[in-house]
Amino acid sequence: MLYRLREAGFSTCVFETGDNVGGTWYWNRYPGARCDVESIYYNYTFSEELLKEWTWSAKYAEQPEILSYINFVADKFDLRKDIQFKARVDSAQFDEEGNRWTIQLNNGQIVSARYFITGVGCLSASNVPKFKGLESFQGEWYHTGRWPHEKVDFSGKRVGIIGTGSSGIQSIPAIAKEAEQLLVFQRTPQYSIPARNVLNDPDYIQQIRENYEEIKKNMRKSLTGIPMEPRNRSALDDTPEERRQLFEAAWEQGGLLSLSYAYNDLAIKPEANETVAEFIRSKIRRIVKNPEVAEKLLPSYFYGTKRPIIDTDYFETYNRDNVTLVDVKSAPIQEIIPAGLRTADAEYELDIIVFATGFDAMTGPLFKMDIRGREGVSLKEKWAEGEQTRTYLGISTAGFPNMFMLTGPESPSVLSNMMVSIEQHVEWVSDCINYMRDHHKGVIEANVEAENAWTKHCREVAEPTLYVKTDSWYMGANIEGKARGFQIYLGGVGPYRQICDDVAEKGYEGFTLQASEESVVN
Ligand code: NA7
Repeated sequence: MLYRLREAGFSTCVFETGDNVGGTWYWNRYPGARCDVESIYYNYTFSEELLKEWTWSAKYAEQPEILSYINFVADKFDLRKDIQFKARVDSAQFDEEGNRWTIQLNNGQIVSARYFITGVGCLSASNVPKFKGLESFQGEWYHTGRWPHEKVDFSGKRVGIIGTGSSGIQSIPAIAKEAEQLLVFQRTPQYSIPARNVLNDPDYIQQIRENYEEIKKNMRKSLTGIPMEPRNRSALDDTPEERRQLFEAAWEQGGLLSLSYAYNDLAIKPEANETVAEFIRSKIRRIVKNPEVAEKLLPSYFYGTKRPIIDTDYFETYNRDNVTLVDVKSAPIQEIIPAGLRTADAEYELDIIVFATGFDAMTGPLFKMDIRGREGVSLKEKWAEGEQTRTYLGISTAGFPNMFMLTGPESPSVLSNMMVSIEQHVEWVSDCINYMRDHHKGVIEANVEAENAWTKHCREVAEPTLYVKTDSWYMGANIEGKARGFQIYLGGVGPYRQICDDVAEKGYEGFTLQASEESVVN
């Protein structure tokens, strides 16, 4: 965003809480942290030079490599000179008289800006459940999404990890190799399939480079930002043996979408979903040697309705002597005690507790700032009125003029390859701001009718799917007291891009654009 706006001649400043670039990859430094989108697709595509100059070492890049990449990009385009680090935005208020945003930082600085753009991510507000007694714990504790920069030494320690989402499943095998004992406190068993990570072959990279234009086009028009489409066949049209063979091949191939895309109705029909769910359960039973442990690891929700997970040796880790699975569904964690934690039926001594307990997704990062639009109404107040967020295209919201959200709620972002979604929003928003300048407009605001229609459309697309039948962070269900509702556009990245482009082509249909006294706005 900074690069595009700077290139267009706008004076732009980025405020960043951390002391360096990287966002997700700056904060999530836990052992085993890795991206589950193939590195060749998890790329910026705005610069051909960049594509030529950077080579990913493996199919799935590890956190340190992705962080190096982001630093490389920041250096290459000299981005740091317009980024203020250790500068958190506390509040942003729209001033209706001057049509400007007043942005207040935690360091006391106050900034006035024509446009206010949030790039706070969807999964950046870490969630540490409010367990009684945490402050009394005498050991060390960490949240995976706020991992310290210094290496955490697990050797000789009894470590407890709470949570078995992507972060837990990535870190459990890595921590198990170091710790003396690892206790996994599992509330909901998860489906996970092998990543089958490999080093990238130089010939393969060369081939990708030569065909990148085509790959980029396919990424942009795909459903998820990954150039793959679901097989066009119902799981129920195949015989059990045909399905088994197909699932077996997908399991061997590994990766994020191989099983989800094996048939086109796995996310829609419960009976179709059960075929893949049962296939994964059969794998878990086969991998985990102790049948009682295997039984506890069997998931029962609809496959794919929580974020699909890929792993390296996750289920195999339960065959290690130093790993114990504790079911905290039947006996929930009641409190943290000085020596460890207590569940409803036992006490566990621990030296280190790792919270792999996820995030207050999507709205969490926005609500951490006190954002106020017209008449001083806060975003939190506005979205508390209905059952869920209300946006136009997931980019803007009525009553908050000249504010744009990159990868906001009701966009497809968090269910997609983030890089593709981020670039699409960045292109759309910068094109819009350029349009405003070229047409001597100073204020743009989503209309309530357009917003209501978009929110309704988002719900209508999600309603027939199985996603809405599972308690997940997609539904806001992981945070106590949070409004329940599916807050992501499920229509897919490609169709969504088309909708956004059509809106722009029609002179920003659904928005009201007003001339500004300052007609040339920088
Ligand atoms: P997730 O996917 O939200 O996983 C959080 C895990 O923590 C999940 O297993 C939760 O169980 C568990 N949890 C949360 N609160 C508790 C309490 N109070 N007691 C026990 N267990 C608890 O977060 P991740 O960081 O793994 O992944 C987030 C996304 O980052 C991921 O989807 C990728 O897109 C990247 P639950 O399932 O709620 O029963």
